[in-house]
Amino acid sequence: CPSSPKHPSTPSEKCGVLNVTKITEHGKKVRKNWASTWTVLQGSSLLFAKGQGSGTSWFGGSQSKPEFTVDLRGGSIEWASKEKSSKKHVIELKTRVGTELLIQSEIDSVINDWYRALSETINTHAWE
Ligand code: I3S
Repeated sequence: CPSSPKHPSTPSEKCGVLNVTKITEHGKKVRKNWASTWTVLQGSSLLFAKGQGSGTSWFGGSQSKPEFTVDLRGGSIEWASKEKSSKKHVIELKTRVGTELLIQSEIDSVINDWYRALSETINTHAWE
């Protein structure tokens, strides 16, 4: 993965296109809005940029500002229940500040790798 302009010396651990929607913001339910989203895991942050399709030109490219960033420290993930989404392979990510996201890919191996990477990050940075 390319590194972000904010932390040019920190290579990102993982990146790719996932389907993402917020479901809760600061503890309050919000309307789902699934979007294909360029997603980057970097340190204890998960960065999202909408509308990038399958391109990889975000970092180092013209759009240098991530649309949305979540701090994974103190967060948790689990596989989403059927009530949360009818889609397959959905990860539910809860942050310490009460934002909940659903993260999905049609490809099992892709979503399983993300699940593993996010769990590791959360465990590694839990006590910072
Ligand atoms: O949890 P919901 O309300 O069944 O989520 C679905 C809706 O957000 C729907 O959009 P509108 O009802 O705003 O038109 C989406 O198109 C669906 O994808 C959502 O459900 P899934 O099960 O796909 O997460």
